[in-house]
Amino acid sequence: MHHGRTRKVAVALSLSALVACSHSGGHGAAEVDGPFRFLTTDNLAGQDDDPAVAVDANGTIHVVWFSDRDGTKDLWYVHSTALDLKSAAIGWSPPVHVTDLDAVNFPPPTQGDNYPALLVDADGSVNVAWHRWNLSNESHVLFLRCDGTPAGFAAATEIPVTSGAHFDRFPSLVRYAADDLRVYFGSSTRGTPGVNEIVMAQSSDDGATWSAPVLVPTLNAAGASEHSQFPSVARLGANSFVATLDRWAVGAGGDALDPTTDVFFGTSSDGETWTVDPVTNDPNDDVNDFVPELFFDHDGATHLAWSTVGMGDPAADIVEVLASERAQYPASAKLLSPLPGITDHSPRVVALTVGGRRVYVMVWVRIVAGGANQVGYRVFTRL
Ligand SMILES: [Ca+2]
Ligand SMILES: [Ca+2]
Ligand SMILES: [Ca+2]
Repeated sequence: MHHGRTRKVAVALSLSALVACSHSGGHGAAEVDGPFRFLTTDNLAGQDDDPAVAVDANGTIHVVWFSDRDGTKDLWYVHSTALDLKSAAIGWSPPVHVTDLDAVNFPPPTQGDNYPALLVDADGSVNVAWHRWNLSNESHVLFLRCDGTPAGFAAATEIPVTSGAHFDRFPSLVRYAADDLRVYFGSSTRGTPGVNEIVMAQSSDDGATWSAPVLVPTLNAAGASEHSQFPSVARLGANSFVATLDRWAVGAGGDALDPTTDVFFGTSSDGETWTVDPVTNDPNDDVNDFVPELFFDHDGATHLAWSTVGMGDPAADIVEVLASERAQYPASAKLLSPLPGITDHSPRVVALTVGGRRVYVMVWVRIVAGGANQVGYRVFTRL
């Protein structure tokens, strides 16, 4: 026993030394493979969920998410103050309210603010879009813009993007041009009633006013034969746009958690007309593929990340795949931070350079003891 254990340790050590040598890049620095760390620790028995992440021109990481830490589901904001590669730890600013609802009109856990999208402009302006579920069982998309300071958030005006008897959810915020800001989202009331379909609202005055939302037919399943939801859209250049979304069966009872969910990827040359193909396609259509998101590596290549029960853990792990290798999924997929028996979901990955090192930061949600969704992050150098 003792002998065997010693040999095992020796093999493990030499393997990790090999990994460190073969992938350390030109600077001789060790790979960073940091642990899961909580974004905040003052609501660990509550719900912190739906993180949105952006990196600004200075390399500062911005995070907006919802938390019920003060008794209602509000949006909160932090930004990074330091990133230490040795400990793979990030220092964060104190959390500040982005929104602050009252418990009478927005009783948790159903009513409240959800699923922020975050866009930081070149001048540092922070743009947030999200959806708010009210007591009339309507859900509306809202928008705000500020300078990212606590005083800026406190003074920011919440601008309705949608209103009325609608159920609009899961926005994605994209700047197409200086005078062209768009919000894509899914709605179950704007196309075929009861079917989630993707719509777009547009602002030509930097978010002050928004056009009436219109369906984006080429992002939706023909004939509303499936739900289409969780759109995420990015502009790569004047003639290059990418998108990801989730689809699931009409008539299924599970809403976005339905086991028929699958991830799709879309491309477009004008950001209006899309070509969409499936990334996941499990033969029995019973593998949850949940909340896909785009991210971009240091060379600008498009990747997809989402949560799946199809890679060995029925509690779900996060996978990522290069968009260009999506046809080879699942062979082309990699697991990010797998942990058997623990549910991880809603990954957001950003690529940044710290002290000359190319690093990734993934911010995501881990369901911890008691069923609490908690936002955490990890710093690493290899996908
Ligand atoms: Ca499916
Ligand atoms: Ca699936
Ligand atoms: Ca897991």
